[in-house]
Amino acid sequence: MTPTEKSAIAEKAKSSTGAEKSSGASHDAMANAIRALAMDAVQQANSGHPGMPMGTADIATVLFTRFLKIDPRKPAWPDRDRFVLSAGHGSMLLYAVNYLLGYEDMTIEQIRNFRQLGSITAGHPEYGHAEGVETTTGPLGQGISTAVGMALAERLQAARFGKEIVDHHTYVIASDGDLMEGISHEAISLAGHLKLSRLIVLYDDNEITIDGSLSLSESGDALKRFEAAGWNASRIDGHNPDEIAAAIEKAQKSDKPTLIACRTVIGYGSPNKQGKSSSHGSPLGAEEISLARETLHWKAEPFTVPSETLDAWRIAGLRNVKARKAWEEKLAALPVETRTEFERRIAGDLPAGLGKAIEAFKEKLVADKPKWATRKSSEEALNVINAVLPETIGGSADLTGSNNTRSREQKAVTAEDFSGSFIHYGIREHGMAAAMNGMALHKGLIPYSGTFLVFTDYCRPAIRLSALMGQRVIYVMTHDSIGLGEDGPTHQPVEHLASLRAMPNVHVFRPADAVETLECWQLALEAKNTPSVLALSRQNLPAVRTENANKNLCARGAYELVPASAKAQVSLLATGSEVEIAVAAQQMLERDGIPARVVSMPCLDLFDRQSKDFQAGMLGEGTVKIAIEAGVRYGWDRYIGADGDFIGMTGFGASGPAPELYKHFNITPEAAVAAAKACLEEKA
Ligand SMILES: Cc1ncc(C[n+]2csc(CCOP(=O)(O)OP(=O)(O)O)c2C)c(N)n1
Repeated sequence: MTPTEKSAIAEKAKSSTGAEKSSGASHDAMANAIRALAMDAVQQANSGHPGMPMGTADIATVLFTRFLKIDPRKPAWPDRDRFVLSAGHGSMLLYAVNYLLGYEDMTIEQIRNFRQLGSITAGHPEYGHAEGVETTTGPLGQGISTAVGMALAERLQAARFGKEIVDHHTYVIASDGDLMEGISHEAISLAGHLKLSRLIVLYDDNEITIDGSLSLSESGDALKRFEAAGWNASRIDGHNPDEIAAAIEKAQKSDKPTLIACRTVIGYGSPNKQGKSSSHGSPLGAEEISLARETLHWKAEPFTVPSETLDAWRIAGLRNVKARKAWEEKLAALPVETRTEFERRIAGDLPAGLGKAIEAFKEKLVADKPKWATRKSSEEALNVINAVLPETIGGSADLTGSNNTRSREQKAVTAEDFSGSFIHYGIREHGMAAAMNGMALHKGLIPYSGTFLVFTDYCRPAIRLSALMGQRVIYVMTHDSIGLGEDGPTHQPVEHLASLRAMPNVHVFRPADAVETLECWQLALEAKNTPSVLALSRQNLPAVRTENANKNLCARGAYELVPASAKAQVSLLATGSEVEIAVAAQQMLERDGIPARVVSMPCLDLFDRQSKDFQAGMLGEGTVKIAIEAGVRYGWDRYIGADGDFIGMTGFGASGPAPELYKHFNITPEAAVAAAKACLEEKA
């Protein structure tokens, strides 16, 4: 599209205020209801973003009243279309629409209480607060990338249960900011590659960001970018309902994902602020709101929608009741096993056979005592888990052979065949993590995938959303320390365990051997509302769990692996690959007549949740505590106390063979013994 054509659309958009028909059940009246609620709620809260909902009201009206397959009275209907408001700052758009459609929880009181503590109308849409909010958005780029995971989940589920039961679209409204964020590149190229044709992105192409005109910071062509990634892309007038509807209809028939760039005017209807960044993120002001009311011919009082307009919306909200009931009948008509299996997976419950399979494998591991790297132990655990858990969807960001995330029977997912359960995400860690959020939110699947632990930094904003939303996403993060060796400090995590542990509602597991790895996998799968990070070694490790305890010893985060021969003077606290060092140090101390014990601490997050008594007893009251972990000390002092010490990293690693690095950085049994003796002396 030439600049002249572009500006013609913009001019048309500006001149056709659509205000003439602002009464009753016309499109304009219905769209203006969104605009008025957005203006009023932001004004009342004295904070928020009116420009985006006012600019996209026409798009949302067409989408929600004519296309979106949802039933507000059954918000969790599994075959509903998913809608993601990627531009989460425009949250009032979604709240207004959900009120107008008749979601029971979205009352006018909630709209009045926009952005207030305890209301479901949070500043940015938060998953789990209001019905019809499919994901938390606000960090730009996350929504569109999460939606890719939802669209992928739809294809995966359809391949498993058939299109009679799984047949829906994923719609997104995204803004300039969403498309500028780097993660969008990863997400759109993955969606294009997998030909996720049921993904339809409506781009709020208003050429305005906070700083002003988009041209201050962008000269690219979004349409060409999407086309190059294998999408359809077109530009329409985002204030023309016919053009919007025609574009969506076309997109629904496409065999590729679709971008519809909707040229809009931010703050549409506000005579002095429309088209300007001043309408983006602050209340319009009482005077401007009354001028906007005049421009839009909107006569109703604040927070009031004329009954004819509200009725038209409510009727639109009832559009899919029949379709939903028909779907329920189809589900009921399925063979009972298929139906209960579908329902089990949607509910996220684990099958009864899983526990038994894990127990049986644990017995074998205890007997065999394999000296595997924990990444290899994880692969072996997955061979057992995936055989009894058909809902797992594995993957790797191009490190399949290193992360060991592909189990024996797993077939790769392709654009032509979604029956597989392993995804080659490519080198797209951030997009991968967001897509996993989308799959978990969609329900029916348990996503897990791998990269190197050091690259959790590349996934971090999406991991944070997994945690905030309480989603069971499992991050298999291998090469978890200087133990990876020669690749050097760029690849050797040192601060990552501490920083991930600092994030609320994430379980960071660092198992020491094959048995612990299996137990940590079990805990990750059982944590329905918490994401997990499995930090796994590249290097081989000896078996430390050589007896079957007949219970999951990792479940409380820490357990005594080796007791002292007499009243312990020293407690050696260690995780993962350093448990081996702790065990060697314990033997040396005992030989020197110093009774010592080893506590393996595979999950500090779980340990912190235990009773004070359990924690104190486990850490060893009255003993000198020496913690050993090939990472930074940060976070360990709360266990070590005043008279203990830490053996670990104090800076970045180095390139070299792993055994030499451990010596070089003084992470050795000898160092632990020396530290313990020094502490004992000081204490005496
Ligand atoms: C990752 C991220 N960075 C920055 C922000 C802060 N922010 C909110 S909206 C926005 C950009 C606004 O421009 P656009 O996306 O075009 O939205 P519009 O102004 O059209 O509503 C920014 C920088 C954010 N929400 N997320």
